[in-house]
Amino acid sequence: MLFKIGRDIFHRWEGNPALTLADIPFRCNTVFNGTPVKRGDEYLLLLRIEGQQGYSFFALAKSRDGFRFDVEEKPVLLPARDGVWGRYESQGIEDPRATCIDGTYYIMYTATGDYGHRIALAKTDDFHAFERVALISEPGNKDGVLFPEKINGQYVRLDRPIGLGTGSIWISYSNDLYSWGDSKVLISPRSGYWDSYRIGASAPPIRTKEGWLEIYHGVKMTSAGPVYRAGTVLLDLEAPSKVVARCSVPLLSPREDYERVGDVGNVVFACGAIVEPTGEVKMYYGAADTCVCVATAPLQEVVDCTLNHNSQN
Ligand code: BMA
Repeated sequence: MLFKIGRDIFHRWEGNPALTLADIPFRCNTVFNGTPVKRGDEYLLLLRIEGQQGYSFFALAKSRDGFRFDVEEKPVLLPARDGVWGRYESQGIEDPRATCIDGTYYIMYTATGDYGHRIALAKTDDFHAFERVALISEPGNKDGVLFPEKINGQYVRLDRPIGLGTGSIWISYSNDLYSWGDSKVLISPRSGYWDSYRIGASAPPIRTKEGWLEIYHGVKMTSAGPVYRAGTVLLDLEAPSKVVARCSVPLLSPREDYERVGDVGNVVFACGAIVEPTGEVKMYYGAADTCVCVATAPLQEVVDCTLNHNSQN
């Protein structure tokens, strides 16, 4: 018997993968983990490209419908090669996450260097000229995402200090985006679940009436290696260090060949989402560290699923 039930809450765009190596107008190794913004009628996707040298940098793609993108001729942000930033970006810049606050786009990304991974913050108005703001963590931290508004007068971010080796999602606060503190653990890997090995924030949080919706990635370790899936947690709107609900099941799991096979197989890894006026969420994710894909779901369905399958073990 053929079962037609959808296996995931998110529905893959039938044109996936949206971007592959064939769409990049210069030589490189892979394209993946892009972060989206919508400006008027235009969609921008800041892409992570891994060059043939082996390190990553960012390029820009544009679209009118959020699905079909054209990639610009030249990269828009390369790793710094001198000064303080050069020291900490010597192995590349990775996994950008864009958040718009008061008309300025802030990009949290991973600066990768000889000392490890640090969270870096840059800002831009046009996605061509970027100003590096600050390195905002010590090594051993990545997956930084900035909330899209101040909460009780403070900027808020999620991140993933690796701690004892597994890594939990933490929350921190700042008055000025430079100095961060009041850090608390938010959620940890759940033994026996799809996110039992490692977790990290994926998309900048989305405001809903039920709370801040965070799409995060969870990893299960298997005898064949890690499997990266996307899941959700809802955080209190006024006190985001309080978890309202954490979905027991993932909302997207690697199943298609382009998610199963690539430089790193069995990976779906979101770096952002757009909520349309219709209530549809478009989630942008890297698949198998080798291409960029889009999946959609009604926002309310994602929230309801998180509330109805709450398990905070
Ligand atoms: C994570 C990050 C991502 C990558 C994923 C799967 O740790 O490095 O950039 O997509 O692993 O390899």
